[in-house]
Amino acid sequence: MGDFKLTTIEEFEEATNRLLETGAKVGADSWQLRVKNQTPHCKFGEQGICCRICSMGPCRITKKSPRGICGCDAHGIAGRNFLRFTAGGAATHSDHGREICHTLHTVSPDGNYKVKDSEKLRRIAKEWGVETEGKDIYELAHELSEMALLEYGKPFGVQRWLKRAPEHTQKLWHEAGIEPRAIDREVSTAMHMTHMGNSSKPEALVRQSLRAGMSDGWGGSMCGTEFSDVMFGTPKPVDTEANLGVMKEDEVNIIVHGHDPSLSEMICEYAEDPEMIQLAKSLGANGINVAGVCCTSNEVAMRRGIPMAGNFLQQENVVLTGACEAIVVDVQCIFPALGPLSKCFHTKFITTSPIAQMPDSDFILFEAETAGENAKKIVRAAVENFANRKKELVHIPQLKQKATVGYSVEAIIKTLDTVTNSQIDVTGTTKPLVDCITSGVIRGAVAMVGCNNPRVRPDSAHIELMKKLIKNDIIVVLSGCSAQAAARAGLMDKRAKDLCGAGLKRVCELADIPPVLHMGSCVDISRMMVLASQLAKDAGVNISQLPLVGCAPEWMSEKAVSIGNYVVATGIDTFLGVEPQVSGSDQMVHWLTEGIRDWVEAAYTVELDIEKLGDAMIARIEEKRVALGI
Ligand code: BF8
Ligand code: SF4
Repeated sequence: MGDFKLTTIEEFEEATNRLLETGAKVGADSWQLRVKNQTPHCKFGEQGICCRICSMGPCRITKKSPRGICGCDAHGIAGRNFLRFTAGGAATHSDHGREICHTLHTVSPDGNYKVKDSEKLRRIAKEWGVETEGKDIYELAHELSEMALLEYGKPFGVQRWLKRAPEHTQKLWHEAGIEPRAIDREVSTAMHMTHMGNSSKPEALVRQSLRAGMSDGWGGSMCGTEFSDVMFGTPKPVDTEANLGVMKEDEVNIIVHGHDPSLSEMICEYAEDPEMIQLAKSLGANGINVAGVCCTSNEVAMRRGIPMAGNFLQQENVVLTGACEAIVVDVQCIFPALGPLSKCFHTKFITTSPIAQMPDSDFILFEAETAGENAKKIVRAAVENFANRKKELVHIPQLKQKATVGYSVEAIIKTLDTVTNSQIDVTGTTKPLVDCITSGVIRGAVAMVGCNNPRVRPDSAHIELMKKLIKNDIIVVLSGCSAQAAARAGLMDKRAKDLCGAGLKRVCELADIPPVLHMGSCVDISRMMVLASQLAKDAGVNISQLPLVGCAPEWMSEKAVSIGNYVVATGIDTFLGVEPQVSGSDQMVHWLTEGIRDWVEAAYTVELDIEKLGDAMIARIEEKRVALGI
């Protein structure tokens, strides 16, 4: 292994503690302090049995008061809360996807946004039955963007992307009544069903939760991923680095944070503008360094190799380095805490979207039509701020790891094909991967996704589970903050293959891949659905028969619940390390962990002990192998 070694959780924490010392000096608040103030949490909220959807309430369920004023019981309240949670997540991902479709509508050969992957655009056109012959690629892009936008509000029919799934899965969806219609409709229906005086039957609420989740994963998120690829390029393996050590003491550091690549792509472009670099140099900096936080980081890392400074619970840390000239955000997962925190330093907290407006930030509106000008203004503001840096507060933890990222489905197919096919013939199937799994060289796969959550020691569940899985010859595909945890620890360094069991190690060597594969941001979990569908078709089995499970060990957001619902609805058993807020209703727990299996051949498992969670996943994968006779 040479001098390669993983970065440990203790080293992560040491770095954070050192940064918190700087924070204490300048009177900064931190999530670590706020967690203390918020603990213990409200038990009613934790169990999902507080209802505040009408002003007769709030009503809380106890043994003595088993029903709210309207007569709703714990099951109805927990069920409604769960559906509203899902609707929030589905709306959020899908609206991101919608923004991407709007951006696609602005593409032109000499505009801010162009078509980078015309082959993918044509492929989608064919899939959607659109004539491509003799059509200009930009005309086609506009046509498809309009069709995609109609998926959000069309009066009839179900989502177009559903046809990508195996027929068996489509049939299950149809029979269960969970095929998503228009994306916005599923969110509206969810809100309607949970209004005072509508549904209080857990079965109905869970069914709509799956359907709303499906409108995200097989609707809005898929639009987001596919059309981002069309505009910014379909990711291919690229080398980058991860952790706070990617920030540079002698350069202007611009941190992009959020989710929508339309902004971060433009910031990256203008950070390379000679005029901006000249300006930076005139102020004493050696250059301009862009690094990312959260999913926007995943987007630009996958397509440009832009380094990843950190994930969700590291966002305050980038400011605490004292070396962040600007933290530029678009939407989602942005701590409002960044406002007051940035005021303790010279950092500019730049908000850009009408969707995410926060106090103590500089708002610079970013719109697709004027993206170039807007991005230049933002980069200029960051560069000029270098002069205000307080040298005595600068401390950048010297922790970073190499990472190879960029494993879109297309890239995985191409890469793994080399394992069994020496002539590097891209057959466009996942058969080589199926062969590895059938022969047992790889036992199975885990799709690990999701956030950080202070309820779990940050990143420890992600990293410990990954280590355990790869040691057991289980390949891990990752997205979101889980992917960044892996990269920061060093698990996306190809040398981490030595931590694998013999079979997976051999595959990593032959295919020249790291043992855990970065598939992108959270909207890119749609890529995982496409991969699972392709694997099932190529193996000639149902998705639920594949030795494949999903896992979100440190999840926290509404988006994560929406994701969980569509992953399960796709037939993939999903393992959670944080409890959903439904434990106050045994009926809801039953529906989510068992009942839905009758509809979609998969369900949730909740296990807060990480060791046991890992064992349970391995056991499930082995059970599936036995059932298949492999
Ligand atoms: O969409 S994994 S903390 S950054 S919600 Fe947020 Fe969770 Fe991170 Fe990306 Ni996903
Ligand atoms: Fe209470 Fe029913 Fe109103 Fe909920 S809907 S707050 S349970 S009265």
